[in-house]
Amino acid sequence: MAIEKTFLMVKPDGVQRQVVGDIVDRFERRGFVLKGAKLMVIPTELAEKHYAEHAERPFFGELVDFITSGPVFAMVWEGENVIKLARTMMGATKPEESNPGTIRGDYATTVSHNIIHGSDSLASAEREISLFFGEDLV
Ligand code: RTP
Ligand code: MG
Repeated sequence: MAIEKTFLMVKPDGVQRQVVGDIVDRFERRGFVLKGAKLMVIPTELAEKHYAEHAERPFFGELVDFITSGPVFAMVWEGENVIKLARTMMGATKPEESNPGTIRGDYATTVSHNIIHGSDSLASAEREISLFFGEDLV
């Protein structure tokens, strides 16, 4: 299994609830390596690019409004199989499907405010790292 990088982001609800430290701790304890991180408010244009795959969905406006509503904590993590393992650690998108012990299963009660984003494939990871941190970190 190759060493990969993934893009993870504590969403505005997670920053507001002060779970950034817990989330960083979970990935460090699992053995992954933090390669980049920044607290930032996402400009609307970047949010629309980041979530471009959902542009035609009815919740797109709400999604962009939410992700730009306050600071997020954007991160790049490295490790073996990190893209898939981070998604497992995050838990399912919908609160009724996210298991206790996962980040969403421990903190999230609504689908729209679900604490964390993670890249869902190698192509997404490369695209998202490049969007938020530039080509050098990909
Ligand atoms: P994310 O991209 O944020 O990591 O979440 P995900 O892969 O688990 O889920 P995705 O299908 O990519 O959806 C992106 C975000 O859109 C919101 N959503 N709202 N109202 C709805 O039915 C609905 N469905 C999805 C969620 O906040 C989801 O994280
Ligand atoms: Mg997604």
